[in-house]
Amino acid sequence: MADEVAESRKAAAKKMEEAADAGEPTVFDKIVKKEIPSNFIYEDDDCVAFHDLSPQGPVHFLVIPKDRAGLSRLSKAEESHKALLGHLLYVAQQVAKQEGLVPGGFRVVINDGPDGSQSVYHLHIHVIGGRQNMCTPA
Ligand code: DGP
Repeated sequence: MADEVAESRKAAAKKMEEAADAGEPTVFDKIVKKEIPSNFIYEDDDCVAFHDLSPQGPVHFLVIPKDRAGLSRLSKAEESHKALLGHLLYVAQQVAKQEGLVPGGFRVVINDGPDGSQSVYHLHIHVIGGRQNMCTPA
């Protein structure tokens, strides 16, 4: 039974990944285009940040590229994505400061694929903070 559930989750994740890679809009594409409402706490030419719908801590926001550019998941990264990946990480810590998470600190998580519990196939960085000893990854 547990195996069947795991297999069906994997199959669903594979479908979502294939759809994203085929250019179908993800929920985050819709957020970027403002087709789904969300309050951006940061925006520049390449990325936006907004609070997670299911926060895993007092502060939990996501940093996502506006244009996925093939990055449905981190493990799809190529040489050409290096600058964007660096930029996203830089913005993550900038917004963490803006949200009052420094000097206390914060957790940065990127889920990759079904075994990494990824649910949205549009690369995103979770930034979680606001209390001590948060050991549960998103
Ligand atoms: P992951 O499991 O790493 O793929 O996390 C996806 C996260 O995206 C999850 O924590 C919930 C969040 N999320 C999904 N849909 C929405 C949405 O419509 N709005 C917001 N703000 N967050 C969302």
